[in-house]
Amino acid sequence: MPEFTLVIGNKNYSSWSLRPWILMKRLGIEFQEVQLPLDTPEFKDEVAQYGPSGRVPVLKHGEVTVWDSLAICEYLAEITGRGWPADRAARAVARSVCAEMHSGFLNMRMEWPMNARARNRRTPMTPGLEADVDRVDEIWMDCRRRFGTSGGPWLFGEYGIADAMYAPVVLRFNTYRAQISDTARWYIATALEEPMLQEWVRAAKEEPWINKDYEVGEK
Ligand SMILES: N[C@@H](CCC(=O)N[C@@H](CS)C(=O)NCC(=O)O)C(=O)O
Repeated sequence: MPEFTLVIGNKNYSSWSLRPWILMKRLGIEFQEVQLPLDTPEFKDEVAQYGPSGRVPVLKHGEVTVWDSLAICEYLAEITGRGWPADRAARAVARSVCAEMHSGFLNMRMEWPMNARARNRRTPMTPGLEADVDRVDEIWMDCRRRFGTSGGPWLFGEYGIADAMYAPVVLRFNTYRAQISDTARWYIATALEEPMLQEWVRAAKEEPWINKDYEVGEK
């Protein structure tokens, strides 16, 4: 029995769940996965058995409960000593871009909900959405240029929390076909080929649940 349990929502729609899930897979941490489909009458009662916020993801580790995607990633980084860049200056930037993702990009969240299995969706480009897409592009270019030049294809070279935090954006950009720089396109192509993200998307495609609120954009 693995010592960790990760409680997640739908793989197709739950962007917050994807972050710790993919980080744990990438770090090679074994865990039991509990899936609670979102937007069901039972969801609130079920999730209350695991954590206090009424939301997923939740990590259980012995007596410890952690109930926010970034807090879970931080907790796992403390346990494993991995996930953040070793260099302090790089780590400060990695934390900044993760915090920016965690607390911002509201237009993108609302207008381009994560829909892992959907392709070629088109929505009107509002100024707010365009600004969010441009800012992500700028972040990825800046991280790759300053920190990604050695040691691997990820934002800070080696795969880390920043890549996990931006994995849902990779799927959004793939679904809604964002207009982005060559660097960002290259980063997305790399991330989409990554086996763990592929495993997540494969599972999303097999899920039976359809939530109209997340099914946006013309095909
Ligand atoms: N800040 C939280 C947000 C978690 C969150 O909003 N989760 C959504 C699913 S993606 C949820 O549980 N929604 C259910 C609800 O609000 O009823 C985190 O980073 O984990």
